[in-house]
Amino acid sequence: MIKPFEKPIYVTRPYLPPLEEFCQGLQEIWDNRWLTNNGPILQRFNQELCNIFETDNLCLFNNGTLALQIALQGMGISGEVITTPYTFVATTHALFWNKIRPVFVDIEPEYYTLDPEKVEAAITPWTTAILAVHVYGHPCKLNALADIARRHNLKLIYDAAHAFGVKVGNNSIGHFGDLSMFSFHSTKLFHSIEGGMLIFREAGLKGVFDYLKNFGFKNEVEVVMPGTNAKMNEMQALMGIQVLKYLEEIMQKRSKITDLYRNRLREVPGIRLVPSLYSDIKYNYAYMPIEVDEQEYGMNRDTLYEKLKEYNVYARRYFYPLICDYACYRSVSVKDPLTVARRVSEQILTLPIYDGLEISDVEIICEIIKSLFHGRIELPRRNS
Ligand code: T4K
Repeated sequence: MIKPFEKPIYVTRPYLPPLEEFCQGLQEIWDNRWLTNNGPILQRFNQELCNIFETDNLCLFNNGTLALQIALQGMGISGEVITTPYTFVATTHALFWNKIRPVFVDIEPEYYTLDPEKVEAAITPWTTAILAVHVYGHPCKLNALADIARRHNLKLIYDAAHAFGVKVGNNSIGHFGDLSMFSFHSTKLFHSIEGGMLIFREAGLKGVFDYLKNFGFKNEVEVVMPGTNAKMNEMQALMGIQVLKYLEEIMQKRSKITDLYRNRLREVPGIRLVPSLYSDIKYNYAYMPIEVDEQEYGMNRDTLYEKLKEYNVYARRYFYPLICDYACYRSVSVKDPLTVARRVSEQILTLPIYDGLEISDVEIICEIIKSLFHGRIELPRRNS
């Protein structure tokens, strides 16, 4: 009988750099006595990211949600925006805070990103933009969306919260569309405790975003727009700089975990894995989603989710419910039946994946999932 894990296995854990390295960085902050408002460490972090992404059209924020809100406001997006209901709620909140009406359309069944055909069918005279999400770090249908945006003169905005480190050919995923937002939240494979970043095509937006994140101040006596406070601070920037050094290592470890899950779960009837990504995509292994088919597996997703908890494994149902089913968005009329999004949202389970998750633990999680197939094993009793 498989025993429950002694300590909880969460869906993710933040990567932490060696403590001595972080303490050295803290010493610098103490010496500078500069904590926020465009401090020297923030500027260094900003420059490192500009070098990596080979652009100056980049702006840092205290979190991804405010970054996206500011992006929409700074770009003057209004009216209706076509978007996905299969995402974290912040994607839609950013529209709502800008008084923009979300138009939810369906996703495609392989990688769960916006279905371009559905996008095109939903365009009205009020549509101003498409807000697509590289969900789990899977690139959207980039060419098809770009083509639709160009033909209909729409802005193309990507919520790339999950996609730091993803490349398509030699290009970072941040270079597609008019703008991309990345989240540096602690639960992301790359993080700065909390944080967000915008990368954008139009150089003129940089000044606007800089104003909007700092109360609209141009100088000590001039406020040129009603901005907010969305500045990244020195502690966040320090964490970002230090985690960045380990990014490749982190992705390699996650890649091994992903391979193991895929190898072990491939044969389990009723467990669907995402198809391998196209060979020109460098993936970041941000999430480990599986779909659970109740008929074939003999247990539905929610039961598996609960059973895993009995083993001290805390998988998550990212993304359930759909955004349009949350109480605060139920009044938004949805014309698309969202057939795929509804099915996926009912069947999806994201399994634990993080740097520091032992390979032997992944093997046990797979064993548990295999054994639960059609109730093949006796369930464990938790030590009280
Ligand atoms: N767009 C998309 C597509 C997003 O996914 C997100 C955020 C955003 C926009 C907004 O970006 P930010 O404003 O957040 O930068 C988490 C994150 O809070 C959220 O950032 C993320 N998406 C979302 C997918 O996941 P929760 O409510 O599920 O997090 P929580 O606190 O339950 O953490 C999950 C697990 O991680 C815990 O069970 C344990 C572990 N954990 C968590 C934290 C914070 C740790 O071990 N240590 C920690 O410090 O939302």
